[in-house]
Amino acid sequence: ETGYELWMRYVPVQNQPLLNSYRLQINSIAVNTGSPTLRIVKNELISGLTGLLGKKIDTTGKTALNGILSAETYNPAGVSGKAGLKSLLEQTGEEGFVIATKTVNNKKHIIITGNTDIAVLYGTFHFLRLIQTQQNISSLQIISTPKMKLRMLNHWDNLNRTVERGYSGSSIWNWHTLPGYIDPRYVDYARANASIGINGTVLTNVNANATFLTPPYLQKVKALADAFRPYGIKVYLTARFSAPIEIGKLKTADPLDPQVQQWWNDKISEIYQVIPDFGGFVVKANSEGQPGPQDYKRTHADGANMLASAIAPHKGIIIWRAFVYSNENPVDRHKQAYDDFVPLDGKFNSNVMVQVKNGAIDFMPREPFHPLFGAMPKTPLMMEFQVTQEYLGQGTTLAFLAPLFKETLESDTYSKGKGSTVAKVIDGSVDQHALNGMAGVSNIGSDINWTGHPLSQANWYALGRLAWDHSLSSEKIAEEWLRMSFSNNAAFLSTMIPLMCNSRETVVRYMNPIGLHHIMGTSHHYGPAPWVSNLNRPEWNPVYYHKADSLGIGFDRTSKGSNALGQYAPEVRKLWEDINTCEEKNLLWFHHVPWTFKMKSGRNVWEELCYNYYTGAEKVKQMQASWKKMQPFVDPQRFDQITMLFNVQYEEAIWWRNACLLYFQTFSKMPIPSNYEKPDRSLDYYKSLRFPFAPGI
Ligand code: BDP
Repeated sequence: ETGYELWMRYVPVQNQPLLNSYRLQINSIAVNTGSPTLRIVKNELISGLTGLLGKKIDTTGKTALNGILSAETYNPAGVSGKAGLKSLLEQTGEEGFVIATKTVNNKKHIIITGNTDIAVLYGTFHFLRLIQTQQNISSLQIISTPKMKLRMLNHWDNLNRTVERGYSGSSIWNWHTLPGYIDPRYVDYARANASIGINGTVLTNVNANATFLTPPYLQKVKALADAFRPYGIKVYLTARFSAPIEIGKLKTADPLDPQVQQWWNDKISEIYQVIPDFGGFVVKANSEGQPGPQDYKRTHADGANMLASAIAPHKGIIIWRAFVYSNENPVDRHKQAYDDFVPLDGKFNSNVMVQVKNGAIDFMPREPFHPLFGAMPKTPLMMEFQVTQEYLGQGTTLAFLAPLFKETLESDTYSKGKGSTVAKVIDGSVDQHALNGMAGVSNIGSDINWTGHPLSQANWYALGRLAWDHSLSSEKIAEEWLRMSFSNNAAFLSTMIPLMCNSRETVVRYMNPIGLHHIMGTSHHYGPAPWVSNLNRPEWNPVYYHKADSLGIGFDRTSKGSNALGQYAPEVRKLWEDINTCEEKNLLWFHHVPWTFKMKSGRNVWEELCYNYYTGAEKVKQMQASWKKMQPFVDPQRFDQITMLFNVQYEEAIWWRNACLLYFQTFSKMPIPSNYEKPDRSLDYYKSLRFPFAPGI
């Protein structure tokens, strides 16, 4: 298998008694095909059930027997009405669904219903998932409503089809052949997203190109929007702030200039004429050299509101990114987004969301939650996770990210007292925001299996599932995905669920243990380079982040240092400020710690680093060994690919371990404990490595 089918392989149910019982319970399906979305529902049920049940599916909905599967948008005169499901549907909004077993006209029905066609599609995928994962369907009473309104992928895809931080081929958007040619892959993409509840896609890179806003490109975007619409997916674009100058021939992009405002009004009207349900813009402004309102001494709110006013009549939204760091040399880059944005709380128009990365630095293997969460109660904040593994081993590493996402979502901001978790801030429940959502920077590309590393498909899956329901556990998500993507075999699952769920922690151990961060290679971020100190801006250099010296290691962000901790609620600040209560996993993130400091394990900091780097590499070896035993459960093609990638990952773990320890040892001056094998290469060797082949930006 190539992996192209993702988690929708629909292979026959292997468990014979279960298969027999499913066959008895589904004798016929009844779907009214009055809309493109309902036609998709019907086709999905036919192809899914034909594959899973290994029988031809009767689609008349008429059977002398029990066992009718009906999928319909709520209809008082239909089975959903007759079964009395109206009251349940009062709780499910526009996208939630109900799946219920009911007797109607003396026959047993399974009814999939919702208030809209798209809700029925979501329910259909959920129902198929029940069979794919071998659940009991004999007496169903499921109500499921998404916890977030916007569930989005952000593609960092460029006009020339390169993907910034992409490790799975080129962009799947073929701008050259659009709009005339609709690659079937666009439809498969939409279907995969709908299967996990994703309802928005930002097609273009945050480092934006104004060309996308020109008429020929809007036609191409329209073609994609048309392909995605029946799957409930809205299209968004990134807006380059200086577009009025670049494609509008104006002299300025000042958001308070009436001509600029008029230009955006006109441009936005033009977009809505072409794409009536266009979602809106994502904007990266005054960050890493991108143009923005501060170029004209205006604030982020001035910039966002100018676009928000222009798009409001069309019901669009502006998602303004908080990933900013200014051109002046900062004391601590960690503090900049908060300093720029908190004073603007309450100043954004009601159709603006501020999109915040999970942490304040940049998608590190482990990062404490961003201090903006909970600090802007008047502004809806959208979560930005990174699904592509820019800093977690890129295309060769297994790092199942649900535990990373969950760690942030479950962190308590204390903004409205205990229990004000990040999840509840972003789902709008803490501050009552109707506009709420979660985005992930996509890991999808033109590779046959979509994500490069076959196991990275699980991260796309996890993003969607958590945006729908952030209370799902990592184990549950891993289990669902493994059952559907590989096998329902118990021995397979009992090895693979923990293997997946521990994989990110393993990466943390051999890359960035106990709070180290941003010590990756310059620009491409591939591999270790903690020694780099010669880049133009201090905060581009790894030495800025680890601050190793003869006394110790780590970034002092307490009140004695940069005081980034001052940006958190008192409860959080207190916990992390005290070196004795700060969790050890975040120790070097917040403290500069003497090499001799005793950890809970009894080891000193140097020994703890050695322990983590060696254990991390060792754990990759264990994953390799466990994976070998999975051969009976996996098709040869995917088995071999993953085996080879684990081999690469092991070599990279050794490289990380040796390079980092040899380098930090030049400060600690302590030996690597004698029970560990010594690095077989010198620090100079690791420093000399160059990676012209590493995918860049
Ligand atoms: C960093 C990436 C860079 C992105 C930037 C962003 O290295 O390529 O443009 O984030 O999110 O993680 O804007």
